[in-house]
Amino acid sequence: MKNLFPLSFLLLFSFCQEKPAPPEPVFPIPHERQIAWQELEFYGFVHFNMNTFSDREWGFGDEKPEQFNPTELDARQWARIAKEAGMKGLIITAKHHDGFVLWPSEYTEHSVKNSPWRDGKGDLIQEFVDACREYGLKVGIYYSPWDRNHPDYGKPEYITYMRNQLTELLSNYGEIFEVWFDGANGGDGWYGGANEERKVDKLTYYDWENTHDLVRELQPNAMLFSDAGPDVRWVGNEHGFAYETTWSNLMRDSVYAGMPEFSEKWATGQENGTHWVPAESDVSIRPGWYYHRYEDHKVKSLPELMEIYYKSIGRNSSLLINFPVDTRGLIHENDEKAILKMAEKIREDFADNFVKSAKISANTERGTGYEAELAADGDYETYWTVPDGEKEAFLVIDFGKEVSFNRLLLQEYTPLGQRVKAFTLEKQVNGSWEKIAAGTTIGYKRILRFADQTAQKIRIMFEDVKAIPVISEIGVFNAPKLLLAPEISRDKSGRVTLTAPDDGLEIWYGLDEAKPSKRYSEPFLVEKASTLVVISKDPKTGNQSNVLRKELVLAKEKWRSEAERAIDENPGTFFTAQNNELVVDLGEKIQLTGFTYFPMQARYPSGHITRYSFAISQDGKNWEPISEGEFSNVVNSPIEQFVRLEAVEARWIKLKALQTADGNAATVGELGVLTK
Ligand code: FUL
Repeated sequence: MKNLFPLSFLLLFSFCQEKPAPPEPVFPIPHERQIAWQELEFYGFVHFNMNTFSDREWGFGDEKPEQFNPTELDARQWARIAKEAGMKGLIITAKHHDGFVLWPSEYTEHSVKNSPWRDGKGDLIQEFVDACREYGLKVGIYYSPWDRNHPDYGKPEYITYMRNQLTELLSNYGEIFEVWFDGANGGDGWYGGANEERKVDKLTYYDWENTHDLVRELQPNAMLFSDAGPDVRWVGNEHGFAYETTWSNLMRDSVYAGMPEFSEKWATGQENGTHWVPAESDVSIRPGWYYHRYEDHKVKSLPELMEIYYKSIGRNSSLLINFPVDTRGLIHENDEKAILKMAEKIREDFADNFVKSAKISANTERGTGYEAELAADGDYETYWTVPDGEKEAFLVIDFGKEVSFNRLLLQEYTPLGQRVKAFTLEKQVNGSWEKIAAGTTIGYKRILRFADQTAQKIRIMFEDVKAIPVISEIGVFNAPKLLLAPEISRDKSGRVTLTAPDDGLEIWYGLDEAKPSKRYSEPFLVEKASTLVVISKDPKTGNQSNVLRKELVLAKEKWRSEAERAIDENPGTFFTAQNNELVVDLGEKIQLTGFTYFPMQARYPSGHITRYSFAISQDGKNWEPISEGEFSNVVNSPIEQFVRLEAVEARWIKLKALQTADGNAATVGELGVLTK
């Protein structure tokens, strides 16, 4: 008896300590391959193929293999940049809509094997795979089902061709993590010389079921991407933005690749979706997916890239950022700079998780093995949850002292399904709780951004759930300010608006002076041509951004012209001059010292003026030409052009295109004049 007591006590103790059963999953739940893929979060796209050389976005299919000729191709450069950017993999356009293939396929002559590159002996997929493996990156393949080159496209024979090529790609290059099937399908094309329109029934033509089976057989761990999944779905736009409410659940059987209403109806996923098909946000670092020299100045800015990060990875989606590799076969310097800045900013924003050293508790815990601390242990596999049927669930985090923060990160344990429908974040102020921010879905990862807060204690309330919440990880961070110069915009009347790149920053400006000495509080009027200098400043640290200097032209309030879109102070709109002339009545006589021409900025530009003449008039009838010249690099670099002249009095001005780059009618994004 004496000896039994400690034993029974121990048994009882261990019984009490036993880990209760985990919560029942809420279906649908992810497959193992989806769980592994979710952890990647961030990977890159490489759009490099025939379009790079034909300077197109969608080649027609009549291009010649000889056109494909990169001079300095280095896939290791791509992999190095992706790795340094924090990406976990790269996906390459093995075949785009024009049908040209980057490997020596046995099934077509429209291939690198007939190009001058590496004397026709090159295999770009192999070089790409080798580079990715060297840098520890996963390898993905983009394969366009639509093929504007192939004579059989539209017939059953083409499906055999497509499967043969997929078999080559998925058998000969080792492990592939994602196979990307584009939804852009069918239309006009070369089709082996037929030059016609071919429509296919997107639902049935590709016999996706068997095509998917083939991929599964050859690459069981690969994620299959298309609008409809089956493993990962398109986010429904090409801006890189998921939604405030983004479910990984999708009514998959109602969706197919290329369906017209996909974006509007299905892209957010559905609370009661039948299958786990998480979202992937794809976006190019430039306007185009393929390289065009004229977009060298249009690489996304750091604020734009961070917006993408928070609206994709921060909204339960993976992020796929595209590099339009250039004609040399390299990621352009501007793109490299931009992506590395983004990577640095992501590291800074999430450098220090205050929850790690905080005390975390909950209103209730399910028992041993489900404690609140497990939501702050940095291990996704462990989680906090509550007893079944529990109506209220919240976590309290006590930092032990006042801290400042502006980001909240939450992760659900998705192997048990996506559960949370609404949550709030509160801080304790004088003993009572004050709401700071709120969100809807969480999923694999959710990040909320809000204005700087200071508190010792915060509370996260799970307000609405499909079933008891299961929370893997929480993070609270203080992202440093995005200390870039403010954005400048101006309307026709000359009213200048300055916008800071981040919350809580001061803006300072100055006119025609070297230093920004005035604090900006509201839009102000600048009617004359002047030089504006602006900075952003963090009042907490005193740190300042770089100084941005912008030359403002004369305000256009009094101007009259048929070419309204060329004088609306919005270079995003443009005027097409059918007779290659643009005339403006300035409304009063001015002392003109030059003029500016902002070329059209649209995605597919036309009519860029390469040679001009500029004339003035006092009455709108008799014209005096005062300048003639060229805008030399305007096609490749369509930035604002400044032409400075001897001071002259003028009431009317006329810009005449003597030549346009493509021979089309001249276009003007914006016309301006400089004065003394
Ligand atoms: C789209 C394609 O049409 C674009 O050219 C690009 O490849 C993009 C990623 O997908 O559907």
